[in-house]
Amino acid sequence: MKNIIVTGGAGFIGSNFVHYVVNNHPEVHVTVLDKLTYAGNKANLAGLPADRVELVVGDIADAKIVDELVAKADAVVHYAAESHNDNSLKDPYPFVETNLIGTYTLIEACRKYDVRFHHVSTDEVYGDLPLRKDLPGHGDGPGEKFTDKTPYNPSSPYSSTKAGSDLLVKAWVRSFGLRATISNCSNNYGPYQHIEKFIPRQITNILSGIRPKLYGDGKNVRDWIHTNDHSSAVWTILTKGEIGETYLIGADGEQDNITVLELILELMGQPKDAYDHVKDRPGHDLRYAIDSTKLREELGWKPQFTNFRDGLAATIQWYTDNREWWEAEKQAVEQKYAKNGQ
Ligand code: NAD
Ligand code: TDX
Repeated sequence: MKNIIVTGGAGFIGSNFVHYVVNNHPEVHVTVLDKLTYAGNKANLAGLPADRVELVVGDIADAKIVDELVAKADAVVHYAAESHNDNSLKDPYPFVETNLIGTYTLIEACRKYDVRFHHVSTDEVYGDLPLRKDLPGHGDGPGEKFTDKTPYNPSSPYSSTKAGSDLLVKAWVRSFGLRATISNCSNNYGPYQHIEKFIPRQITNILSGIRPKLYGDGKNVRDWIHTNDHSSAVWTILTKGEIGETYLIGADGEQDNITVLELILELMGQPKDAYDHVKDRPGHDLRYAIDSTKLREELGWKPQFTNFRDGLAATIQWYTDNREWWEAEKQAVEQKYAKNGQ
């Protein structure tokens, strides 16, 4: 595993993975293949050594560029995607193109050159779970979290294209012997996350003097994991995972949105109720929750950044210290949301 391609390596989770590899695996050279969409940012890779990390600006759906790069690689770790549910509800097309055609293009090249492929996916492919208060025993019984046996049931254009991309990978493993693994992770937080997403949107709202915006009643539950723990999990699966297997990645971090928002407000010295309720997301998934037993027991992975309060405080500090990273985009992002009543 000397030469790896990281697609989407200039985005939030991909760039955190590139930092993780550079810091922990000195023998590995990383080629980032990234189209630099609105969500990709060269600055996310600033300061990394040029002899360890190369950025190639290109589209994963461009078969020529993909072929040239994959021919020289030992593995592809595939993060590139259109990743925001709200955008997919406005304009699904780029999601079909990147998440489906892009993934298809990569696995065809990996098949041709027999290159190891790891597909980074989401827990959203499984749809949603009922809120815990609806369940007997408040979440202690079996079947109340997603496992790799949960049937696919995606809700949005985003999650349905991710589900489709997972199924392409599974079919390429079975029909063509592609050496691939899949991971489905829960909601990530940490540095370099685009300010369209929930946690950075609220932090940068407060830093800009704008009241935070909560969709609907805010009871929806997300299972938060620090992006560094996602990186170590992907590395573990890439190096120790069994070909053809799916591993769910999660750190037992369930929180409802109101609780997260109140914690952000508290950590930033604001009154607990200093936010607005805004229009709910159509088809808004109620609850995600991951059972990561397989990854922990079979591959020996465990998360390290499990104190959510400390992780959130560090993330707030990062956005506070790096205003130049997000400030120029803030107005346009908020205008887009405002047009939508959000
Ligand atoms: P992001 O939107 O921050 O970054 C996506 C990156 O992919 C950007 O750098 C963008 O420029 C690049 N990209 C988009 N289309 C491309 C194309 N056609 N060709 C090349 N590059 C392209 O996304 P993220 O939140 O970092 O998510 C990364 C991956 O992790 C995605 O596959 C997503 O489905 C998955 N995931 C995300 C979360 C989460 O909480 N954000 C959770 C689980 C899984
Ligand atoms: O302003 C907001 N107010 C709000 O209440 C925004 C942007 C979101 N929300 C809610 C919607 C969700 O319940 O917060 C929750 C989190 O929203 P997002 O950050 O948009 O994430 P989500 O839709 O849960 O999807 C994320 O996790 C799974 C990533 O964006 C996906 O790429 C990943 O697959």
